[in-house]
Amino acid sequence: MPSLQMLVLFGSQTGTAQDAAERLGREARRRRFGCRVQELDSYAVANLIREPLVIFVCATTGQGDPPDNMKNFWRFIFRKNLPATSLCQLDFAVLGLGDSSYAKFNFVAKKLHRRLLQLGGSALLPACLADDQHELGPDAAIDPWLGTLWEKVLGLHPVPLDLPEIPSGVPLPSTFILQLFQDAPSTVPQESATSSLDSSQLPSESQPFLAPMVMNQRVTGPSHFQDVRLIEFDITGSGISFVAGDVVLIQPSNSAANVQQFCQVLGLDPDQWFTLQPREPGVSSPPGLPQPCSVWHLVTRYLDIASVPRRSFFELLACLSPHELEREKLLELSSATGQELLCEYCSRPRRTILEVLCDFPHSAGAIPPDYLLDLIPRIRPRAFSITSSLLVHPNRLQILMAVVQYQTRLREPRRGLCSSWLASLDPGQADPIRVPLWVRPGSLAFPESPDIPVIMVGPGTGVAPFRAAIQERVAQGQTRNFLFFGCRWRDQDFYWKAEWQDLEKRGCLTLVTAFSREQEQKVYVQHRLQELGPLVWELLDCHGAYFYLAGNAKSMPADITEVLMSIFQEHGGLSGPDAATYLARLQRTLHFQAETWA
Ligand code: 2AM
Repeated sequence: MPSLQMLVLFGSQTGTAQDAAERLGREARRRRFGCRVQELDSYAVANLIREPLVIFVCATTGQGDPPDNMKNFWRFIFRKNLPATSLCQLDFAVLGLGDSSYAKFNFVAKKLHRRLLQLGGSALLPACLADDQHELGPDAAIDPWLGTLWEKVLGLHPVPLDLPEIPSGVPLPSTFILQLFQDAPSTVPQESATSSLDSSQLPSESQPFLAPMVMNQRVTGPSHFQDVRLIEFDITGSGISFVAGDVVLIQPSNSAANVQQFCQVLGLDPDQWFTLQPREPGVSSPPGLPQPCSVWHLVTRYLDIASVPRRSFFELLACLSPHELEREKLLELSSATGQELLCEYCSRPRRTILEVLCDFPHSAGAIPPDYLLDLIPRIRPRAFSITSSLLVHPNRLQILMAVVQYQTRLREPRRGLCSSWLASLDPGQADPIRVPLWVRPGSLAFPESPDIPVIMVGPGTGVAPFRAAIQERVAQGQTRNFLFFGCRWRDQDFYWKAEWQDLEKRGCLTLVTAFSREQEQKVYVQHRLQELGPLVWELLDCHGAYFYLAGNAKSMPADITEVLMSIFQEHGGLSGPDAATYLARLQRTLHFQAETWA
C-alpha cells in the first residue's frame, strides 16, 4: 500500500466534476499516491480533521447551489459552531467547475475555498475556476492548474526514488476484474429494481421502480418543429408519493441498434455473462448492476455509449491500443496541445463514444473487457418535473417531455438518449417495457396556506411543474392561482388549453398567455408580466404571493428578473438598489423560486 495518501472529494451534478476528480485520482496513482476518490456526501465529514491532504472538486449548479451529492457536506461545513482551528492540519486545494454564462460563476468553489481557510486549512494554491463556456471546455483552466498543484504537492511530499512515476502511456490497472463465462446462470439474478408491492424500501437510484408506461402522446401540432410528449406511468404498488414541485428520475437505456453495433465493434458476445471483482479492497461495486450480469444488460442499461467521450477516454484508449497509427491519433487527441482538435472532432459535432469506437476499430476490438467500466461512464438518470398531482391522477405520474433532436455537421442527427428512448416506447404493446424510475424533491415548494396566491411563469415545457401545482392547489381549495404561459401558436403548442379554460370557468385560475409568433413582433411572457405590473406588485406586496419561474435557462430567467425589478420600481416606487434588496428578500424567504434547465 503506498505510504503517501491523497483524498479527492467531489460534488458533481452532471458528471463533469466527477470526471475531473477521477482524472486527479489517476494522476495521483501514477505518482504512487494512495488515492481515494469519493462523493462528498458519502464521506464521513467528521474525519476531515484527521486528513492531511484533500483536493475538493466541486461544480456550481445554475442558481449558485452545490450539487445534490454534496448538500449534506455543505450544511455541515458552514455550521457556526465549528472552531476556527478545526482543519489546521489540512493542506487543501479546490477545483471548481462552473459556467460563466450564469451570474454566480463557480460560487461553490469560491465559497468553499474561503471557508476552509477560515477553519484553519492551508491552501496549496488559489482555487481553479474552470469554465464550461470556454472554447476548449473546463480543461483549458484545469490543465495548468493541475500542473501547479502537482509541483506544490510533490514539493511537500516527494515521491521516493525507488518508486518511479508510472509513465502516461502505460495503462493503470483496471478498477475491476471481469470474469466472463458462456452459460447463463441457472437462476437468473433479479434486476436490482422492483415492480411489486413487497419491497420494504422506497424506490431509489440503487433500487428503482420498474413502471409500466401507460401513455405516450404527442401534444404539439403536426406542423410544430418540436415533438413534445405527455407521458404517463402507472406507479401502483410502488410506494412512491410526491407533491407539486417534486421531480422524477428516469434511468434510460441504449437503443437495441446501438447495443448491437457496440458489441460488434468490440467483439463482445451479448449473450455472455460475467461477474465483477474490485481489484482493490474498499472499492464498491457499480450501483444497480446485478451480479452475475449479462454483457447485453451491461451495454444496454449501464454503459453510456451515446455520450460524447471526454479526454480521459482517449487517454485510456490510446494506452490500450495495439495499432500504431490509431494510437498516435488517440494520443494526439488526448494531449494538452490536441484540445482544439478534440473539440473539433468530438465536442462541437457531439460525436458519441460509439461513433468514435467505429472510427478506431483496431483499438476498439482490442479493449480488454476488464477496462470497460474505466473507459465508459455509466448512464446517468435524467430528471423531469412531475406534471400531475396524485390528488387528481391517483397511482399515476406524468411528465411533459420535449424529444431532443438536433443536427450538427455530422450526417446522423443527434438525439437525446433518454427522450428518444422514452418516445420510442409503445404503451399499447402486450408486454410494455418498464421504465426504471424514482422521485426526489425538486427545487420548487408551494405554500400550504389556502390564502396565499401564487404567480407562476412557465413558457413552453416550463409549465410542467405548474400543472402539478395547480391541480394540487385546486384539489385543496386554493383558488388564487395566476399562470403566465407562453408558446408559439395557440393551435400548435398550447398544452392543456381545455384544462386551463375549464379551471378559469370554475374561478380557480387566472391564465395569461403570450403567443410569440402570432403577430409580427414577438410577444413573450415577460411582456405580459410587464403589462400586468400593478397586479403583480399588489399580489406580491399586499398579499404575500409566491412567485415561480420555470423553463429554459438561456435568457428567460434574466429577462423575467429584469421585468420584476422594473415593476418594483415603477409600481412599488422603489429605487434601483431597493428593488434589488426587495428581490433578494423574496429569494431568501422563498417567495421567489426558480427551476431552470438547459
Ligand atoms: P419563440 O420560440 O417564438 O422565440 C416556449 O418556447 C415559448 O417561449 C415560445 O413562444 C418561445 O418563443 C418563447 N421564448 C423564447 N425565448 C424566450 C425568452 N427569453 N423569454 C420568454 N419567452 C421566450
